[in-house]
Amino acid sequence: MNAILKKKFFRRKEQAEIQSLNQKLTEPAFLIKKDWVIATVKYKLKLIDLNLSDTYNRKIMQKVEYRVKKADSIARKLIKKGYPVTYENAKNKLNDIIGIRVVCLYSDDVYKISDRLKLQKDFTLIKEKDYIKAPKKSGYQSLHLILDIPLICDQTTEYQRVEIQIRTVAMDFWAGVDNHICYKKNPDEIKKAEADLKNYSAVISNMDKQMLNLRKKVEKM
Ligand code: 0O2
Repeated sequence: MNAILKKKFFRRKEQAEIQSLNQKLTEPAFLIKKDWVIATVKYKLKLIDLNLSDTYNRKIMQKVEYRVKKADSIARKLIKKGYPVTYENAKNKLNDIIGIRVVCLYSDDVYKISDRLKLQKDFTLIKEKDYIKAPKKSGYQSLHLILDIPLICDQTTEYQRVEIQIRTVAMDFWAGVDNHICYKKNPDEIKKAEADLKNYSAVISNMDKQMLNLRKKVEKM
């Protein structure tokens, strides 16, 4: 979103709150925790990928990426949920200030990765959202795990929440196009595209099933 649109969306008071939120997100105290948590999850995913790829004799994770939610996006989400725009609310009310995405080829791999993440003794599972078994109204498909990751220093343990989205390449393709065309856009302007995208979500889901069946057939040969 460009600066002019941001000004239109947010009132003056909210713009000041976003600035102070942004300051918090760029302070060393947050940056160190963010780097720590992302590194911890990334190394854990690397190990899981190594084990799974070894077991199934093919590369399981195709892509791992992360993002830290920007201050204006945090503010927008807090306002939508009815909370004042503060760093404390961002920390306590939102699950996805830090988001990690894992992309794989086949839909059964999504659950293999998720099962392994849920096994980790040091990660606490807060919530699981299976938008593959029950896609969102938009057609969005993905498996989300909300986890608390420990940061241990001296005698204290602090926890940082992360959202891990696990999905197939096809689901990722759909979500990317949806992000570009529909998600968070004015509903009146994108009605037709929304309906088309919802249909394509079913196409993607069907394609995922066919690819999985094909892989299983080849594995039996
Ligand atoms: P962005 O751009 O990733 O920052 P909760 O408090 O957990 O119940 P939340 O976080 O709204 O509420 O839950 P939800 O609906 O599971 O959404 C979490 C994230 O999933 C979103 O974060 C998106 O990344 C993704 N997502 C959910 N629905 C859609 C969709 O219809 N299309 C696309 N493309 N992505 C979706 P953000 O913060 O909304 O967005």
